[in-house]
Amino acid sequence: MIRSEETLNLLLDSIRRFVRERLVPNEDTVAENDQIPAALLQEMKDLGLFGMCLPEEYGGLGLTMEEEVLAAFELGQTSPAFRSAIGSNNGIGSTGIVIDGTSAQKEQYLPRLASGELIGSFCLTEPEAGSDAASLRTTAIRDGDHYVLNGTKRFITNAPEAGLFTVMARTDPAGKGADAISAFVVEAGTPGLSLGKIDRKMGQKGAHTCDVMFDQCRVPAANLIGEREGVGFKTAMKVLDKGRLHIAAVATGAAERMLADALRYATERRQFGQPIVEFELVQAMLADSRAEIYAARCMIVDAARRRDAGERVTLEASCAKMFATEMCGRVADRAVQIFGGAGYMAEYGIERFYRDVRLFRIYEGTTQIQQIVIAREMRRRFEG
Ligand code: COS
Repeated sequence: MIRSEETLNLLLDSIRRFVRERLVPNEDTVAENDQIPAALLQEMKDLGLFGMCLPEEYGGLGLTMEEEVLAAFELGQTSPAFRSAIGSNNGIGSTGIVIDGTSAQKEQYLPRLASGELIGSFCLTEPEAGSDAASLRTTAIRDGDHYVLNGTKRFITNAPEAGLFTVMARTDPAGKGADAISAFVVEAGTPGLSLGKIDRKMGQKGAHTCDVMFDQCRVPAANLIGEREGVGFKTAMKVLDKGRLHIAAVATGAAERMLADALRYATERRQFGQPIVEFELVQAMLADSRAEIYAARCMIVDAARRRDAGERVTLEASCAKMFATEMCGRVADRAVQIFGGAGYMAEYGIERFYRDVRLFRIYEGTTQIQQIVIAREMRRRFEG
């Protein structure tokens, strides 16, 4: 749903300009230093990018899902590290509070997440619980008006910068299933919470992940999301339904960028006496990419509209995430191919995208997990 075409177009124009004028010129520096300059982060805060999807009553822009994916198509057109910096505040680091939190929790945390003063993160994955998220082992045992958390979370995006962690933990350690899991918000600096060293990754330099450890970490009972035990896994799954649509849109934006770069290169690069774009085998790679990007955009916008209309979009979000991220991988591969030898060289930038976008097919649920979710939802709908 688009609330006002005019307001949205102003926002999309300013994002487009910011991406082109401020972010694209800084891509190499961020990759080299593994750090987004503080001044750029401040500009992102000033533009309201940290709170785009948070409700207006808490200081956000209150974007609908359709508006959010249109913004993500634009933000995706530069290094994914930039999107990652604002991604958790707008998505997995705040959605749990937005959809299932109490009013007090929303008032306490959402305004500071919206302004970017507080960075949020989402702690689901563990060393022994990745795709099988319901098997997580971190415990949260009630002790008076606190819960005591113990366990380790792994590969947590933005954890090194985070001021707030949404943590899924088992409140009934004897219960093996998803219904023994609860979700908490834990503030950085809480005694017993510590961080591992920053992970060395294949790509997405400038976006940081690390382990988050809880050792007898006492968290006020008031920080149990929604003040309800046993529904934390469902909260996490609902958070991911939305997150997966967002990632699909970011991946599509990245594919747009790589295709634009490949088209420009194919037009400028001459071989056998003519620009290589004259060759039909190159044209085939460009055309396949264009058609697949178009398909992904249509799918994502449709799923976003359905979510805005109040439909459960678990199936559509997984279809979009699977299709768009796999498509992005194919476009990355073709873009490197069109660049030829230059595609393998760091100075042309396309090999950086090739490495950066590889993560899209893995995080927020691998392609194989999306297939499982899609097939299960098909059966659920068939069986009624
Ligand atoms: N929305 C609301 N509720 C949901 C839901 C959703 N999208 N998905 C599952 N649930 C509910 C189920 O209905 C079930 O509740 P009931 O017992 O009341 O029916 C409960 O949650 C448990 O679900 P399920 O039985 O499907 O859990 P499984 O352990 O079998 O597996 C998968 C669920 C595999 C889909 C899940 O573990 C998953 O998504 N794994 C990938 C995790 C991931 O994406 N990690 C990335 C790291 S986060 S960046």
